[in-house]
Amino acid sequence: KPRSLSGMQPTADSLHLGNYLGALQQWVQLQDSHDALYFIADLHAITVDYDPAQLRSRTRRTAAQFLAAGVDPDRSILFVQSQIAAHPRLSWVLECLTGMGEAARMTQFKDKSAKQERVSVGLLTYPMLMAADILIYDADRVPVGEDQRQHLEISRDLAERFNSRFGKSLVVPEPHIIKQTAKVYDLQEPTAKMSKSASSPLGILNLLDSPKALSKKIKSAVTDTGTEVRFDRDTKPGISNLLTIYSALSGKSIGTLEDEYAGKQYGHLKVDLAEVVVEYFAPIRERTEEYLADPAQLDAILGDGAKRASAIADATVARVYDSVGFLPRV
Ligand code: AQP
Repeated sequence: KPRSLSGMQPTADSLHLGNYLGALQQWVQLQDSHDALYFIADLHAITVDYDPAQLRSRTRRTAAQFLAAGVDPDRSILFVQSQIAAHPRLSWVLECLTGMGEAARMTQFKDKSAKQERVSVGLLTYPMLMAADILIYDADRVPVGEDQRQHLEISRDLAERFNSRFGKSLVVPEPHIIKQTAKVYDLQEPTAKMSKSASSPLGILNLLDSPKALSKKIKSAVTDTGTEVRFDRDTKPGISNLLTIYSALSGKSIGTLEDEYAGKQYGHLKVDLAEVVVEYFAPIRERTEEYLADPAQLDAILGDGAKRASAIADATVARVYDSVGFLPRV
C-alpha cells in the first residue's frame, strides 16, 4: 500500500473547518487505500510564543478531535511528534542541505515572522523539520491544504537533493490537495484563508463551537452585493465560500445547490447551511468530549502510536546517517 502522512499543530483549543475540509477529512478517507500515519505537530508549535500548560492541553484536544473525526488507531498510526526522537535527528541533516536564502524565501516564514516581535531560528527551519516529518516515514502522499503546497515543494526538493548527493534513499512525496476544499475562506473576510490566527473569531467555524455560536457566525457571514446565489470566486467570494462549505458537508454538488437556491435570498442559504454545519459538527464534538474525559486512554493510544512510528523512523534515520557518513554506534 502507498503511505499517507500528515500532521497539524496543537495551536488552538479547537480545529476549524479549514483544517477539517482541507486536511482531516482527506486523512480519514485515505485510511482505506493507504498505510496511514497522522500526528500532532507539537515541535512545530513551539516555533512561536506559547504557554506550556496550554500546549499540553491542546495536544490532547487535537488528538481527541482527530479520533472523533474518524482517524482510527487500528488502521492508522496516530502519534505526538515530540515523542519520536528521530524527527529532529533527520531535520538537522536536511537543515545542512538547505540554503539560508531558500529558507528565508518561504511565504509562511515571511508572513509569520512579520507578525512576531521575536523571530526564532525554529520558525526559519520549520520547513526542514516538516520535510523530516514526511521523509522519515517514506510517505508517498501528504494530504494538506493549499497553504502547505510550498512546504511540500521544498520537502520534495530536499529528498531529491539528498538522493542525488548521497544515493537514492528517500521517497519523493506527492501533495494530496483536493481542489474544491484546498482553501476554505474566512467568513468575515472571504478572500483570506480561514485561520486560527484570524483577526475576528466570527470568521472561523470551530469544530467544537456550540450550535448557537456556529449559527450566529454563519448568519453574520459577509456576503456580496447582488442577490443571486451563484458560485463565482471573483465577483461573489462570500457566497462562493458558503456554497463550497455547503457542498463539502452535504455531498450535493455546487450546481445542484445553485439550482435549489435559484430565486431565493442569501438568507435562506444561510439558515439551511447553519443547520447542515450544526448537524455535521455535533457528533464530532460529542466524541471529542468522550475522548477528553479519559486522558489516560488517550495517552495510551498515543503511546502505542509512538512505538509503532518510532520503529519506522529509527530505521530511516539509521539508513540516512549511514549514507551521510556518520559512524554507526556499536
Ligand atoms: N483555510 C484552510 N483551508 C484549507 N485547509 C487549511 N488548513 C489550514 N487552514 C486551511 C490546513 O490544515 C492543516 C493545519 O496545519 P497546521 O496546524 O500546521 O496549521 P496552519 O497551516 O498554520 O493553519 P491554521 O490552522 O489556519 O493556523 P495559522 O493561523 O497558523 O495559519 C494544514 O494541512 C493546512 O493546509
